Amino acid sequence: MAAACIFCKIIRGEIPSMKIFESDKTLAFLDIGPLSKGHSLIIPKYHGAKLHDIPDDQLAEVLSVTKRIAIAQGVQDYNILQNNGRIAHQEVDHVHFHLIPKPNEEEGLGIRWPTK
Ligand code: DGP
Repeated sequence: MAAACIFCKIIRGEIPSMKIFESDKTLAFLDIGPLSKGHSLIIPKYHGAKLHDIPDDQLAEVLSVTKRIAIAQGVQDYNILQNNGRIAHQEVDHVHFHLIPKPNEEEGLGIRWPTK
C-alpha cells in the first residue's frame, strides 16, 4: 500500500468506487471516465507502478478476474489495456488493467457470472 496512491485509497475505502469484485489480492471497479458502458479497472491490491513490479501470483488472479468479468458482462468483443509509463499514457501509478466492452445491440450487458 502507498499512502498517496489513488488506487490504494480506493482499496482502503478512503475514496468511493463502484466495486465489481473483491478478494484478498484483487479489486475491480468501474472506471470514473468510461470509454464504453461497463468499462472497468482490475487491479492487484499489491502496490506497484508497472507490470514488472507485480508478483506473478497477483497478476495471475488479476487476469483471471478480468476474464470472468468479461464473461459476466456477456459481451463477445472487448479490449484489455494496460499502460506502463507516461509515454504509454499511464496516468495512475498503480498497475491496472482496463476492460473495455464493445457491446453491440444484440449482446447488451446482461449479468452472467460464470460458475467455474
Ligand atoms: P491510465 O491512463 O491507464 O493510467 O488510466 C487510469 C484510469 O483510471 C482512467 O481511465 C481514469 C481512472 N481513474 C482515475 N482516477 C479514478 C478514481 O478516482 N476512480 C475511478 N473509479 N477511476 C479513476
